[in-house]
Amino acid sequence: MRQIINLSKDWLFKKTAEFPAVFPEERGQSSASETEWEPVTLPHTWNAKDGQDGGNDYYRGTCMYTRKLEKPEMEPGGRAVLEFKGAAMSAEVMVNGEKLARHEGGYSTFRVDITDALKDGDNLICVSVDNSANDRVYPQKADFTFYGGIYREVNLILVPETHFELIKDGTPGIKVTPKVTGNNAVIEAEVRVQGDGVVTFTIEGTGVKAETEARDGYAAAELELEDVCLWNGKEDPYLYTMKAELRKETEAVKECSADHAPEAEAADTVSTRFGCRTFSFDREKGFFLNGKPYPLRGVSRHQDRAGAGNALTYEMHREDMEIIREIGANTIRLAHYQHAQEFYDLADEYGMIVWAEIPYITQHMENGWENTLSQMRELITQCYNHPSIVCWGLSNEITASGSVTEDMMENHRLLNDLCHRMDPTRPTTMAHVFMLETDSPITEIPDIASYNLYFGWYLGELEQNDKFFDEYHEKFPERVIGFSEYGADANPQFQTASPEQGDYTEAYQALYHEHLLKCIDERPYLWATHVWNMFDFAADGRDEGGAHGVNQKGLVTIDRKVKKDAFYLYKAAWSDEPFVHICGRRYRDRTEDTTEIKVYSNQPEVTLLVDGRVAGTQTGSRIFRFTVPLTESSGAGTHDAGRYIIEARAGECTDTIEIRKVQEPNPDYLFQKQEIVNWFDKEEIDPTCYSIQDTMGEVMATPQGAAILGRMIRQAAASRGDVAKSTEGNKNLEKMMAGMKIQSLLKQAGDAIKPEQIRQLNAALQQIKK
Ligand code: ADA
Repeated sequence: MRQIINLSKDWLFKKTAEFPAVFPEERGQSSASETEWEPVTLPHTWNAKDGQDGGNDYYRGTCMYTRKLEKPEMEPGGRAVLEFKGAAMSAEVMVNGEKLARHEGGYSTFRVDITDALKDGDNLICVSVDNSANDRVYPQKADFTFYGGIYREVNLILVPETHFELIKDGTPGIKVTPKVTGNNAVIEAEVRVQGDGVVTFTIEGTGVKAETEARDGYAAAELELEDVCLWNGKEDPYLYTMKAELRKETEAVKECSADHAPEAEAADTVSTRFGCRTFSFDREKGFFLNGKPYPLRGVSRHQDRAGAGNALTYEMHREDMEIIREIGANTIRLAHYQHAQEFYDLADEYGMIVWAEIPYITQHMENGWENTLSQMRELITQCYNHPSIVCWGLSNEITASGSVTEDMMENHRLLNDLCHRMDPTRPTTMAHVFMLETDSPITEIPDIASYNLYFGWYLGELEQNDKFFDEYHEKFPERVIGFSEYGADANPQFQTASPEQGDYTEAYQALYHEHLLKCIDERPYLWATHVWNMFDFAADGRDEGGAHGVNQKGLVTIDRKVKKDAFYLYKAAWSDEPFVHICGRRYRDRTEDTTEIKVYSNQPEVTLLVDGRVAGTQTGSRIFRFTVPLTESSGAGTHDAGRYIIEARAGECTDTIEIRKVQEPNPDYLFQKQEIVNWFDKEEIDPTCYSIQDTMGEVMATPQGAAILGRMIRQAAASRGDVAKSTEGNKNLEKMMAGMKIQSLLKQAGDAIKPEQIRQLNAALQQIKK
C-alpha cells in the first residue's frame, strides 16, 4: 500500500548555489566554515523579512536545502517519490550527487522518482531553489514579492510497483467529471496507471461502484448517482468522495473464473472529493449555479502574511478562509498563481466559487511560452477535481508593460486551446488592465472577459468605473463581462474627517468602496466582482502610504489583525450574521465641532447613543450616518472632559467606540504627502483663463494648452520608462484622461511631479484666455 511520510523536519539551509558533496553538520556542532548552514523546518522562505520591508532589495538568488534520508523499507519493485507542494521559483533535486529533476514554477506540486538513486543507509538529498530574475519563468514583473524557498510541505511517497500515476504534472492520480442532468448525475472517473491491474471505483457512502481493467496505463468508468445531492455554493456545499483501488491481477486470480476469483490485494489507492453542480454565465444576468442566479460577489486573495511570507501553516489558511466567510463573500479570486491545495479544499468545503489562475502577469516574455503552458497544465491537472473552481485565468494585466504583439496573442491562443482540451467544462478568462482598449483582438481570445479598474484611486474619478461598464456593456452586448479587481489603499493609522482620493486614510477606502458597491449593485450583468484585495500583501517594491513593502488595498491588514472599516461595509452587504460596526474607531482625536459617526450594519435600524443617551435612530440599509456635536468641556459620563463614549445598537448587536474632542489635529493621523500635494487647492485662480482645475481635454483643445501639456507629458514619459512606453498612443487611456481635471491627474502623479512644476504649469495656463 501507498505510504506518505512527511519530511518537514531536519533540513539544513544555506544561501549558496553549490550542492554539498557530503551532509554538512549542523550549526554549533561543527567548524566555522560549516556554521553558515542553518537548521530549518519546512515550510520555509528566505524572504520572510526582507521580502516585506520595502526597498525592492529582497534576496533573489539560488539557495540550497539539504537533508539526510534513510533508505525506507520498500516492497520489491516499489518506487520512492519525493513530493514538493511548492518550491519557488525553480528547483533542482539531487540525490547522492545525482541530479534527478528540475522544475520551473513556484506554485504547483511536483514529484520526483528517486528510487534508483537511493542506496542503503543514509542518503543525501539536496534541493537547490532559485528565485532570481530571468526571462522564462513567470512571474518576473508584478506587484508582489516573489518569495523564494521550499514554502510548502515535502513528502516521501512510497508506492508498490503497480501504482496510480503520480509523476506527470503532479497529478493527484484521479480525475473526476460529474455531469448533472435533472435529479441524476453521471460521474466519469479516470485514472492513469503504472503497470497492469483492475481498478475499482467507489463513490463512498453511496454503494455506487464500477470495476474496469486498466489498458495501456489508463482506466475509466461512468458511475450513476440517482437523486444526486448538489454542491450548491455556500448554502449546501455537498461533497462526495470517489475512491479508486488498483488490484494487480495475480496468475492465481487470472486462472479462476470470475465467479470464484479470490479478491486480489489492493496495490494502490487514491481518492478525491468532488461536487455535482452545473453553472453558466449569462451576459445579462451574470452567473448561474445549478440553474439559479447566483451573483458572484467577493474578494481576491494573495497567500502571504506578515512575518511568515508565503510559508504558511494550515491554521493560517484556515484563518484566512474564516475571515472571508465572515465578510460573507461567495467567491474568491485566488490571485495571481496556484494556491495551496488546502485552500482549494477549504473553498470546496465552504461553497466558495473560485477563479484559479497562473502567474502570467504584467509583462509578456517571448521566452516564457513553455512556462505558461506547463504552469497551466499543472494547475488544471492538480485542481481539476475541485468543484469550487469555475474558470481558468489565462493572464493578468499582461498588456500593462507593452503593447499587444502577435507573440503575446499566440501564447494566449495556445493557453486557451490547452485549457479547452484539458477541461471542456470550464471557461477561460483574462483580467485586463484598465487601459487595454476594449476592442483589442486579445480580448476576443478567452471565453469570458474581466477588467481590473482603479478609477477613483490611481487615476480618474469614481464615476468612471460606472461609465466604463455601461459603455462596455452597450458596445459588446454579446460578451460576458466581470470586474476582476478594484480597490484603494488604506493605512489604518491615517485618519481624517475629510477623506480624499490618494490620502491612504481608512475613511477614503471606505468611501471608495461605498461607491463601488453601489456601482456593482446597479450592474447585475457583471458575472463576478472581486475586491482587490482581502488582505494587505507584500510588494517589496512599494514604499507608500506610510508603509514599506506593502500593498495596502486589503480590507484586512497583512497580519490579519485589523479589519478596516471597508471590511464591515461588505459584511453589511453580503453577510447574514447580524452585526453593527461604528466606523472611525481609530480616529479617536477629533478637532471638528460636529463629527460624523458612520455605522455599517446589516440590520434595518440603528440607534446611536452618546455617553449613554440616545442621539438618534435611523432606518435604512448598510450605511447609517449620524452627526454628533463635540465640545472640549463636555463629554458627560466619562472621567475626562472631551471624551465621548459612542455606542451603536441594532437589534441584539452593539458596538462601542471612544472619541475625544481636541484642539490640535493628531499628527500621527496624517500621511505627510497629502500636505505637499494639496498646496494648489489654496491657490487663487482666475476663472476666465485656463488652469489646472480644467480637464485635460478642455486644455488640449487649445493650441497653446496642447503645447504646454504636450511638453509636460513628454517629460513625464521620459522619467516613467516602460510604463510610458506601454501607454503611448493608447486611445482608451487618452479618452479617460481627457475627462479628468489636470489637478487630479497631478495629484495622482504623486512625488513624480514637484510642487514648483505644478505652480509653473498653472501660471502658464492662466495666461490663456478661455
Ligand atoms: C494590478 C495588479 C495587481 C495589484 C494592483 C494594485 O491591477 O493586477 O496585482 O497589485 O494592480 O494594487 O495596483
